This record gives sequence, C-alpha cells and structure tokens, in this order.
Amino acid sequence: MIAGLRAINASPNLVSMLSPEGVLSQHPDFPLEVTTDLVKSLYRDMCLVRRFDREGNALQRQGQLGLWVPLLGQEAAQIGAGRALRSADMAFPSYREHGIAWCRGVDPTELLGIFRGIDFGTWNPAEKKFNNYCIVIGNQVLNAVGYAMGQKLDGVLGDDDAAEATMTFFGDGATSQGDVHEAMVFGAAFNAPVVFYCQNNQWAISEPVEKQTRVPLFARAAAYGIPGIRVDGNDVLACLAVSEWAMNECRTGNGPVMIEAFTYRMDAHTTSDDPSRYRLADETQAWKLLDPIERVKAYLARNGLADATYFDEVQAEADELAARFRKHCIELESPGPERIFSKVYAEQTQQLRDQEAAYLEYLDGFVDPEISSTESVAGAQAGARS
Ligand SMILES: Cc1ncc(C[n+]2csc(CCOP(=O)(O)OP(=O)(O)O)c2C)c(N)n1
Ligand SMILES: [Mg+2]
Repeated sequence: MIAGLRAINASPNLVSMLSPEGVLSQHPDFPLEVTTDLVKSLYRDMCLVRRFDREGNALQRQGQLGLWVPLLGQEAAQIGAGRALRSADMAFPSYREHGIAWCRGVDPTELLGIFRGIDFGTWNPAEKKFNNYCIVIGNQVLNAVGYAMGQKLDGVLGDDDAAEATMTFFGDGATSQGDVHEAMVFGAAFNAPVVFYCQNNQWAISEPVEKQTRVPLFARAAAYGIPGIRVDGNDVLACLAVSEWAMNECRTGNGPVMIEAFTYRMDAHTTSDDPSRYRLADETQAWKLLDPIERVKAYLARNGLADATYFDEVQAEADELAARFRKHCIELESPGPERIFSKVYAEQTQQLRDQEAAYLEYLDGFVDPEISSTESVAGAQAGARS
C-alpha cells in the first residue's frame, strides 16, 4: 500500500467524522452540531475554492500568471480550519492558503497580484485578520506566536464571544525548519493562544514526509508539552470540530495546541514543479478515492439533503466566480518600474528617491521604447493586447 495511506489507516489517533463513502459519525472528544445548512455551506466553500484554484492553474499555463500554488486536495483541511475562526481571531498563512483567505473574507482576486508578480497581495491584514502570504518556510509560525503573545498581554482571552486567539498554517516540510521549533518552544513557554495547524500533505516539493520525521508529526507536540491532534485532513467536519475545540482552548487560556491535518497534495507543488518525476501516479489515484468534496456530496445525496439542482447551482456559482477571477487577472495593469522603490518602507527615504530618479533616468537613456521607463509600460501592455 502507498506510504501515506498506510499511515492514515494505521493511525489509532486519527480524528474523523465523515467516511470517504459519506457516512457520518460523531467523535466523543470533539462534538459538532451537524446541521444540513452547515454541511451545505462547507460543501459550497470547498467547491468555490477548488474552482478558482483550477482557474489559477489555467491562468498560469496561459501566461497570465508567473506562478500558481495549487491547493487541490486540501480544501477540507483549509475550509474546516478557516471556518473555525471568528472575526476577531488572527491567521498567519503560508503560500497555499487560498481556502483560509476565502474564509477570512479576502476576495480571491486579491491573491492574483502575488502570482502575477505585481504586488504582495492587496488585502489589509489588520482588517481581514489574515496576514500576508509567507514564502519563507516557517517564518509565519514565529510571527504568529509573537502576535498571540500580544493577544495574551492585551488581555483579550476569556470565555466571552469577544475573546480571540491565533492560528498559523504550515506544511509537513516546514516542521524541519528551526523557526517552527523555536515558535513552538516560545509558544508553549508563554502559554500563547496559538493553534499550530500543520497541513501534512505528504510532500515538501519532492521530499516525502518520511524524510522529515521518524514519528508522526502530531506526536512531536508532546515534546513541547502541548496537545497534539491528528485529524483526517480530507474530512471537513472533523477539521472544523477539532479546530473549533483548539481555538476555544486557546481563547480561554489553555493554548497552544498543535493539529496535524493528514491530507494530500493532489497537484504539483507549484506550476513550476513536475511531480511525475518523483512520485507514482498510483499514489495520487489512491488518494483520489479520499477526495474531500466527494464525501460531502455523498453524505448530502445519500441522506436526501440535497438534489441535483443544488449541486448544479453550486457549480454554476463556482463557474461565475472563476470567470470573474479570470477577467480580473487579465485586466490587471502592470506597474511601472518606479513601483519597486515605492513599497520598501512605509515612508519613502531620500536615498530611495535618489535611486529611483537615477534608475528612471538610466531607463530613459534607451532608444528602444520597450525599455525606456515612461513608455515601457504602455508598450508592454499594447504588446500583451495584440
Ligand atoms: C526558508 C526556506 N527554505 C526553502 C524554501 C524553498 N521551499 C519552498 S516550498 C518548500 C517545501 C515546503 O513544504 P511543506 O512545508 O511541506 O509545504 P507544502 O508546500 O507542501 O504546502 C521549500 C523547501 C523556502 N521557500 N524557504
Ligand atoms: Mg507539504
């Protein structure tokens, strides 16, 4: 059997609620009120997120984006966790967290500039309570612990609705990074209200999780003296139940908690990667049977909670979102060369102003209007349109 599947089948500690066939059971430690509206809305979120993720991939292939980082297969792990956050909670993502962005109310079009290479994301992290994407592996975990220590010092913990906590997202590979270890040591030592949410998607680019650890990742939590939970990351209900529990522990002063969402990266690491060079198609095929969206659909259908009209409506809404996403991407204007100087500091320095002037003068020295600073942008855009 495939290594990752062997581990999930053999894991006695795995928290799950919804089987791949769509059969629901409650977990004694993580009760969740499962209403039809809840399941339908989780289904809708996962379908919409998957749809714009696929559009992102296509846009990269068509030359509209420099890169796309697919989340295919991780929809349940992200929607389950994202939906457990309240508006006052803070989230620190890595670079694959399009589903968390969705749950924080960040419009998917706001992600596009990052992958087109024209901005760092256009949402306001303070307003959305969703920090910037972080490409530096593990860095956001330290940032999250710092923020959570601040929440504690600010006295915003408690058992009322206004209480808040932090969740941070990272991969299986990131657990080998010093930053993540340091963050867990600090978080535990200061009882920081932070949930360490590790999406174990079995791969760190071409490196399998077996090369990252000798023990299951959730078991590492014991070494920091914090609870570690392994949840079926393809089971959106279990991810939600466990995440809600963990966030409540943190909000009421019992943090930190570590969650390992056991899932699978169905697509390439990024559009620059070719997974057929390092993993067998059999493995991906086997995980396809554990698809996070299909099991929710099976649950809704087998219990007569949703019919074909409902599923068609969700699909139509997803297609509309993808069309809006595509249109926004294609219409994005390329910034001029002065842009690289404008986002270095909150306030421009004289030194940068001098560098900018010198650089623009240098570009203007070119005879070719494609290169000169003032005309290069217009020229490039005209070229792109033709
Ligand atoms: C500090 C640092 N080292 C190396 C890299 C290159 N890098 C980008 S993604 C990646 C693998 C990350 O794997 P994992 O943590 O499992 O997350 P996943 O991509 O699977 O979601 C590496 C090594 C980086 N971005 N930052
Ligand atoms: Mg990984």
